Amino acid sequence: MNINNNMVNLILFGPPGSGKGTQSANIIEKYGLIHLSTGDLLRSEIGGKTPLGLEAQKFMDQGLLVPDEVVIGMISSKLDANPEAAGFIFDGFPRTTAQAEALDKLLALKKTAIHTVLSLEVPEDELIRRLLERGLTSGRSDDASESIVKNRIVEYHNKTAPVADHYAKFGKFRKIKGDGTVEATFELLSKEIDELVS
Ligand code: B4P
Repeated sequence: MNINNNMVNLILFGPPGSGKGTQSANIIEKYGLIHLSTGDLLRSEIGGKTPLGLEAQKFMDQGLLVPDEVVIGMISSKLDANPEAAGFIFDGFPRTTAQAEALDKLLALKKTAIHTVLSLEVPEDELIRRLLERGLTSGRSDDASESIVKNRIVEYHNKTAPVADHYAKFGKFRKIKGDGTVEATFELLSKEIDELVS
């Protein structure tokens, strides 16, 4: 892969339950990118009962986004910790326009940039079905009830959806049909990534 100063940086975008985490696992295996999931990083801080985790939990339990400065700080440290990366797949980040602007600046300092945003498009009733189904076994407080899941979707529409415009104005935004099987969605994503890196 040879884009942007030898790095390829992708954002996997989409509403809660659209399959960002699921597909990231497939993408890192096939393309060797470093996976940066703010959801996973926050859950690890919560598991370790760190001050950051305890602060984040108050928001996540209600289906709200964690404050920008908390997640931007986490991502900044992870970028610094991986100076030799071939590229990154950002999963669940950025989720606000302020986070997108901060990410652009952090990458510019490393003389690179976001190449493309791949957006998983899934109807709302399917998102709710998937998250409530995961909630039956995941133990995740943010999947625990329909009202919390719906809060997350409202947060997405209010705060995260505008991130699409931030990247679309630079021609970096691609929609991918995400309501098929995991395998069918991965095939569509792979086709898109193969075209980007060829
Ligand atoms: P995340 O951990 O990012 O996760 P997510 O939005 O719940 O889900 P994702 O889209 O990754 O779906 P998944 O593959 O797991 O966020 C959790 C919370 O952390 C946020 O609500 C927020 O509070 C906080 N947070 C994280 N990042 C933040 C940020 N940058 N700023 C502020 N706050 C932040 O799939 C969901 C389910 O669907 C799984 O059970 C999966 O098996 C199933 N599934 C996936 N693909 C499927 C398919 N094709 N068909 C059927 N089922 C499928």
